[in-house]
Amino acid sequence: MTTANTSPTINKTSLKQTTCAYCGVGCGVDISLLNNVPTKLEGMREHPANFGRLCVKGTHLLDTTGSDNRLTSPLINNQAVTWDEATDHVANKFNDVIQKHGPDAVAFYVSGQLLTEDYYIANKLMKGYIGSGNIDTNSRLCMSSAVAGYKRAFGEDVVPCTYEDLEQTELLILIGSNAAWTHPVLYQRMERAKQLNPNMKVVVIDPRKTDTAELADTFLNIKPGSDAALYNGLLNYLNEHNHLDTQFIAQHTNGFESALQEVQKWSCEAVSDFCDIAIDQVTEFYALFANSPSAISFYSMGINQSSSGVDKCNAIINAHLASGKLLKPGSGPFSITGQPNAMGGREVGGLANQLAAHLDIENEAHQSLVQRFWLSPTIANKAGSNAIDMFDEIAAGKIKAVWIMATNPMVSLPNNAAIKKALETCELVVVSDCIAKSDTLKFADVAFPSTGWGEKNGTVTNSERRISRQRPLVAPYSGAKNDWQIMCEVAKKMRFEGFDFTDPSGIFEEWAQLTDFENNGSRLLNLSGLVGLTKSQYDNLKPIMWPVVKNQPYKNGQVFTNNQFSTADKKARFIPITPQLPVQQTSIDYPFVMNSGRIRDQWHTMSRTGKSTALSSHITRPYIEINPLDASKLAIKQNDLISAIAQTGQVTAHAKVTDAVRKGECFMPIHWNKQFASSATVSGLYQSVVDPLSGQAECKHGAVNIVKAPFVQYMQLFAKNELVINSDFWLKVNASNCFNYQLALNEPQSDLLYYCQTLTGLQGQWSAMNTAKAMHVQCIQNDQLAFVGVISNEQKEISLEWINHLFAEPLLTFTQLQSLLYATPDEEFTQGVQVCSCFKVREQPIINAIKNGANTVEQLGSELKCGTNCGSCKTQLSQLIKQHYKAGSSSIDVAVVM
Ligand SMILES: Nc1nc2c(c(=O)[nH]1)N[C@H]1C(S)=C(S)[C@@H](COP(=O)(O)OP(=O)(O)OC[C@H]3O[C@@H](n4cnc5c(=O)[nH]c(N)nc54)[C@H](O)[C@@H]3O)O[C@H]1N2
Ligand SMILES: Nc1nc2c(c(=O)[nH]1)N[C@H]1C(S)=C(S)[C@@H](COP(=O)(O)OP(=O)(O)OC[C@H]3O[C@@H](n4cnc5c(=O)[nH]c(N)nc54)[C@H](O)[C@@H]3O)O[C@H]1N2
Ligand code: SF4
Ligand SMILES: [Mo]
Repeated sequence: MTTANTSPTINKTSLKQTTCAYCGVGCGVDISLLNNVPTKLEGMREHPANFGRLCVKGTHLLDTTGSDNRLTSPLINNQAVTWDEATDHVANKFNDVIQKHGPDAVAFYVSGQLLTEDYYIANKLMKGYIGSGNIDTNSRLCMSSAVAGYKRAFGEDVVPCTYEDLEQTELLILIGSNAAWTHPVLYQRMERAKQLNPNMKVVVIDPRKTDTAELADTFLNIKPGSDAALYNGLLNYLNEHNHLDTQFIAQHTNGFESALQEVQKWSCEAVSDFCDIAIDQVTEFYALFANSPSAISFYSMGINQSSSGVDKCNAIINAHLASGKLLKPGSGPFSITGQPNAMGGREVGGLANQLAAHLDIENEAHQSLVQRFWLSPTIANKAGSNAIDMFDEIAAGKIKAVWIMATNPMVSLPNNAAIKKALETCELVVVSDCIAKSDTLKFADVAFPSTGWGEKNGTVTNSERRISRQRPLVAPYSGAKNDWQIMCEVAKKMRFEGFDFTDPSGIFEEWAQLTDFENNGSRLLNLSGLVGLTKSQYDNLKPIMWPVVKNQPYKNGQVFTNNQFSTADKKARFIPITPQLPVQQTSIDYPFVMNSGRIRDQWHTMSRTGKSTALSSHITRPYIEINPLDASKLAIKQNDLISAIAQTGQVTAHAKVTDAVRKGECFMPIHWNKQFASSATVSGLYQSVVDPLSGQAECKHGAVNIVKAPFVQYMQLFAKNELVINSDFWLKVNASNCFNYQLALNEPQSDLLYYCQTLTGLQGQWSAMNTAKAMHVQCIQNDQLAFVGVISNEQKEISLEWINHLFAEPLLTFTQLQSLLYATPDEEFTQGVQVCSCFKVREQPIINAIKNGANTVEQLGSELKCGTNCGSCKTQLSQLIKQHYKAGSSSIDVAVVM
């Protein structure tokens, strides 16, 4: 008897632990693999950032991996070439430019989405070998004001809080943060802490009423840009009402008197006036802070992205120093990082004005230290150009070769018309990305395919200084290489020594040694306890908070012990702050303030989250929020297409009329770009105005005019293949079985059947029908749906999920064909927008359950399961309860969605 061909395949299961690809919370993720294929993803229970929780983006990480939109080889001028050819080309061209024009004629623009090992190599190559400071990171747009604020106050860029503080505090102030959507796992920890401690108070400070405000006992709906005055007023109040920690001020700080002098004019009345909130709200907030035994100010982009962001950070830090509310459990000024490894970049020197390991670029002793450690031929001795200046210098022809890694500046930098010009002018644009198409890749002379999350191997540091491993789950995508490998290959071809790494563990070892080199306690950033790890110890490294000091494990994670700061005299510094107005002010021509930010289920320029149907179903299209009073003045109705016009550019999107924004102010999400929409890149509306100290761009406060867009014809098209659309306005959504386009035209098309046939080029059974309000066109190929179009002179909304599901049907029934022609979806798809992305629970059943008496999020969860997995939709559920729950009522509305 032979068994060779009949033995059953033995399925091999395994578990891998890694870190989420997205935000700075840095959640641990458990991945189950079956025969080396990732099949299941869960939050890592033992990871101190999330203890098993994940938000909706983390939950859907596996939807974003795979072969869709990837490059399989490097490209030179859009032609596939070998790795050898591409790295030769880049190395030669960089050497040429350096030889002819000097090291400052080349630049790297990198990202907080690189791993520490990648970042370390980029910095070493530019600052130690090319010899220029011209390496900057997209963290310039994100964290640079916070970095400068901490350095001014504490002498070192060190975050003095941890996530546990958020759970221990009696007063949590969220200022300029929409954590419910942007740091959802931390937000859930805050929510739970508040449930456990009924004394805990939450204050949310934002010009926009966000989901985060749901948690607030007090919501301060301040005028945008007025935060420094609010905190100056707080310092004044603490002084006037004897709430200063005089002992702390005397023993551990400098500069109190001059800071105090500056705040004396900020009475509660003056603050109320300047911030445009009621005086009672001001005094209530100040009294709360003064009397609370502990307080955290949790701040993010609403503070940092400002032309006076550093001052705002220091106004916040001043109030904590004056009241001694820091370096104690539940207290401190807590800047939260955005990207997964923004903190790692701050450590290794990703910003053009840093050297590495918290050493200063313009300090000769520090230059010598780093050069001696690297044994490098040269060392940068002055700050390089920061992100905004870098692109100006490219446009001016000063920088002739730029290498962009893991960031999409055509979408994320302000005034993208200027960025476009710069990239068009530049002699050599190299772009490393893990996708094949982006607005920036369009300008690449050389494109390098990088590995993406799930393939990469290295470390990241989260917002509380905790280092975690990102581990590879699968082999690199065919043709892709790790960013550090690509740079090392180019560096070696540029004839530099010091880049012979074969594994990220070797890079980490060198990096850890650098933090220890001649440190002697002078820098808190110290990883000496991680020096000498074997490869296997590195591979199995558990999440660990720095500092990690050799032979002193009791010091792990401890900063500023005994209130000793990193300044020469060990004292923290008060900084006198004069509040400034935003530079981009409104005018008669541009009367609206344009605010911008994030939505719950998309990540930045959507290169990865845009691949997930589940994540694209929460909010399917870009929008501009506008206050009902302004909308009615401009005769704008809900969902009308409107344009926001600025001096630098224009966008067009659907109007969301809502009193979440104040009168005279608008808000638009940052995510959509030319890959998904004709004109929805909000960064195009901002001028390149930056904070003079940090170089961070003022991209929360632009000035725009709002007008109704004069379209005369609207089309909603669904096609099995991607289409090339050139209409005046278009939007694209990638669904799992089809591509969905929304078009709007200034000149109407008349022969609509012909229009659809030529647009798609499809051969099949075409049919068209005119209803009273629209023309319906469809094409069937081999009994399967190939195209659906609904064209009308007013906007129609047809359920994408319904049509998407029909595209998967192998054989369409007569009833389905009829329902298609009349655009009458099956009942399942008429239930409103998807609220819970995990269990696909739509709005209407939730409203029905609320009207039937479910008046808590928990009750909704037990009836419909919504909110019971990642919890990201819980704030939205509680808003629906507020809107629809009336005690004693139990009437059910019938959904009406076309
Ligand atoms: N879902 C999702 N999560 C993310 C990201 C993502 O793309 N998607 N990106 C990550 C990254 S890199 C970052 S940096 C973080 C950002 O995280 P957040 O900073 O929380 O996000 P934003 O939406 O940019 O802005 C926060 C808030 O600042 C408010 N704001 C605007 N102007 C002012 C002002 O003058 N004063 C005050 N007090 N508030 C103001 C805005 O109205 C907004 O609600 O999110 C991270 N998390
Ligand atoms: N108006 C306005 N503008 C803003 C902001 C705002 O609030 N308002 N926020 C700013 C902030 S805080 C940020 S952080 C930026 C974010 O802006 P960007 O950094 O431009 O946005 P991403 O889409 O994250 O770009 C990352 C790119 O790197 C690729 N990528 C991902 N992982 C890897 C990898 O491992 N290797 C390589 N080589 N490529 C990879 C992705 O596919 C993507 O194309 O936007 C900034 N711009
Ligand atoms: S909060 Fe969400 S996006 Fe951020 S790290 Fe955790 S799972 Fe990832
Ligand atoms: Mo960011």
